[in-house]
Amino acid sequence: MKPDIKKELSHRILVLDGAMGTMIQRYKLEEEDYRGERFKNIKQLVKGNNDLLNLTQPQIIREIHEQYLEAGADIIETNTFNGTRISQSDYGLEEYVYEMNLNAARIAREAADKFTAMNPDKPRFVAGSMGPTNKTASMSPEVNDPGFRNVSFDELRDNYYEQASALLEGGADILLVETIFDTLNAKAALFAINSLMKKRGERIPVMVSGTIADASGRTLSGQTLEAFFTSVSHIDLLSVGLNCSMGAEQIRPHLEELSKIAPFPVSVYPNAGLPNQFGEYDETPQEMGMYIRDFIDHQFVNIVGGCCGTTPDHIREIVKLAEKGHYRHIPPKPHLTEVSGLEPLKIDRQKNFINIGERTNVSGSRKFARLIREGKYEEALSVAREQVEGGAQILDVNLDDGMLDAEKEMVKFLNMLASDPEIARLPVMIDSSKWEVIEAGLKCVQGKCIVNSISLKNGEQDFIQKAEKIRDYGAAVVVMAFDEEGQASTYERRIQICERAYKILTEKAGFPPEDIIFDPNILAIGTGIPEHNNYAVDFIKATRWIKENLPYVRVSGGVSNLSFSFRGNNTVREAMHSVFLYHAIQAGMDMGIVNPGMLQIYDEIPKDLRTLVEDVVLNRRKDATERLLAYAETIKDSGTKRKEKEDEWRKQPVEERLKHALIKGNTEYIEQDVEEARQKLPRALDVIEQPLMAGMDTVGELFGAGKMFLPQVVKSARVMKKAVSYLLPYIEAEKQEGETNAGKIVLATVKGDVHDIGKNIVGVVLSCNNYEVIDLGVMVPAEKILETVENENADLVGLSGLITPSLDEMVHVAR
Ligand code: THG
Repeated sequence: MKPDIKKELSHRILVLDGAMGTMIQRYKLEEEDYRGERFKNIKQLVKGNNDLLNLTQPQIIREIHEQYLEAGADIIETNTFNGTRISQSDYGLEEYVYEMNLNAARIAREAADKFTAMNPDKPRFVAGSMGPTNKTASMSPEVNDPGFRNVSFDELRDNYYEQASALLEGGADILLVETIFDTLNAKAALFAINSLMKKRGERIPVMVSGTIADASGRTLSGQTLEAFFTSVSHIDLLSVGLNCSMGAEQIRPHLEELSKIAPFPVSVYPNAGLPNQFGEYDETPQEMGMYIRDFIDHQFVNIVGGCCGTTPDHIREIVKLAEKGHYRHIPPKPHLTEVSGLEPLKIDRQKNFINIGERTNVSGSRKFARLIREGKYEEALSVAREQVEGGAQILDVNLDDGMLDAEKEMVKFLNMLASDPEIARLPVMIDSSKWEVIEAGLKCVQGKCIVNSISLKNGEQDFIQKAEKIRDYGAAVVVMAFDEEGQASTYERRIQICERAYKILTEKAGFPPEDIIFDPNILAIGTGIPEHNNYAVDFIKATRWIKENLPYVRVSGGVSNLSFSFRGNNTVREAMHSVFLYHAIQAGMDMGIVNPGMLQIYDEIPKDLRTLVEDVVLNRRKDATERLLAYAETIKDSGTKRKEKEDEWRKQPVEERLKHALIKGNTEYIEQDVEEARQKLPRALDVIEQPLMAGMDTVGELFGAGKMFLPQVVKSARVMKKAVSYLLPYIEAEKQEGETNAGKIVLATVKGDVHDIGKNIVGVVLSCNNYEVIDLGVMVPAEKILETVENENADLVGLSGLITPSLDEMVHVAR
């Protein structure tokens, strides 16, 4: 019987072998050795093409494997890091790729079997190594053309499929997608492996190992570790981990983070330290062993080994540690909806309602449509940027238009989006009614996307097929409440369709419930047609039912649909959206497609308008629509009137104006108002401590009561920041000369968090009281904080943060 690696992993730490390259170097092979007899006469130089040695020097590869097995490695990696057509094209050896992989797997298989036979209690495994290739699917190699790519998802997928097939045919037990620097490449590999599993009718254990490129803690293509993990966790992985990078010491914080979140076994195989000036690695087995011991003692790992620069002696040392150490306990898979762009986004209504920007939609924005039609992609990108700045946390992208080649435009625009890190932070919602467009989009994005949408309108078969594909691409999905009979517009039909879709997805398509987002249809109300009057009420009721009866799913909707009949009257539309969201969120709505810059604050809607709108949304009186229409008439076409009303607040006292600006996130007059307040008050600091803080208190209260959304709070913070930085020079100048230094404080917003208003205020107040403040900014890792405290010999440390996990991070730093 074949030994079961999962079983082995359930009770001990497994050791992966060390570097192949380092060992090959020891043989000092020359061009003719690489060529061997068989490739004596080829044109290209092949020295350094290690994968070719599987064909020309198999005995050397076998010897290296045996040295690692002899040292005690449980898993050996095939010598196939560059075994793809893409990589071998550098040597013109594409046609030998299959054979290289096949041979490599056979060599490793024989070596492993030999050692298993010697000691069946310690079974040895072969992992087929699948490197990242030397091309990247998420970034443009051309500076002037950010939308350009020199490798496609399909090409990568086909390359990996060939490699994986050969590795399995040659006897690999495991496939190891490693040294991932671009998650889109890795997703193509996983897609290929998945197709291969389906074709072979078997499950193949898959290991995934990423690499952190620099001190930013991100992959080369810009994803944070958690975003990377989120993007590959759709596969039931044998393990997820990190390799290569800058040695064990530098990997530690990332490994710790990964081991906290991953519901899979965790692997790590670092380099033997950093390369010296000659590009050699000189961390000794004992030195490296110290770090590995620390990983094991903290139960961070299940699989451990070595990457560049490691040798059988390193592995021997690691084996000793692994035998004594305790393996990491694997946390259960949480049913949490999480998507990603360059950064992760948890969709958890307990924390926050999620705004999905609606404007990057050719049928939702005339401006965006025009820019795309005219091929002005850079400008079209600015529409996305405005959505982000306005507080969008996901971007809905829709290019469906009769006049456009939607598939081509989707690819182009998504590639453009990926080039702007401020925008690419966000996860993408790929919105199209054409399946080809959705699929083309899924092939462009390294993060975990949301597909918008599928439904039962073409029957179960089609629905299941699409759901399975979406799963293979690793995306979440919006399911519209449609079926063979059409759109659900009553409460009963809405819940009946959603329940049916839930059953099919979770029971027949193997779709994880947390990746299902139901959209129970937000339809236009206030249309004058009595049948429409209860649409919003029914949506809200259906939302409540779905959240109570369909475990782990999320609910979303296109909010601006609601007010279509009041087009042209943004005051009324905004009020309708706010009132609707106020009630829908209470019923459990998690997210919505909105124009984030245009969300009114519930409490700020004029009382009379709010009542009229509430009557319509909640269908409270027969004449509700007429009454709202009549009111709308009075403010219709009143661009000027509205402006007047908007400017009303300018007439209030300065304290009120500052408060208003903070709540509204309006920076237009902030400096002028702050200056006025400064002249009124004795000290510049008083402006912060009195009117500005009072304004922030109100923001806090509104936020706490669910009457402001986080993006609105973020806008408030920007206003606060601007006000504070205006005041800073004055505060500095008011400082008393010759006052003694009260102490030195290091301030930082902890890693994982970007909130810094509190910190900035504390910083200002302390520096006004003669403290020397060293402000490290936001997202600061524990290491950096400790290092600064030590180097600066600080007296105090102040940690800042807003979101819940920051507490844990603070505990971590404190510890
Ligand atoms: N559910 C899901 N997806 C959706 C919708 C939904 N996607 C599209 C749509 N509905 C949500 N998006 C929008 C985007 C814009 C508008 C409405 C819905 C909108 N636009 C202005 C208008 O038409 O008046 C255009 C203004 C302008 O051109 O500037 O209202 O329900 N899953």
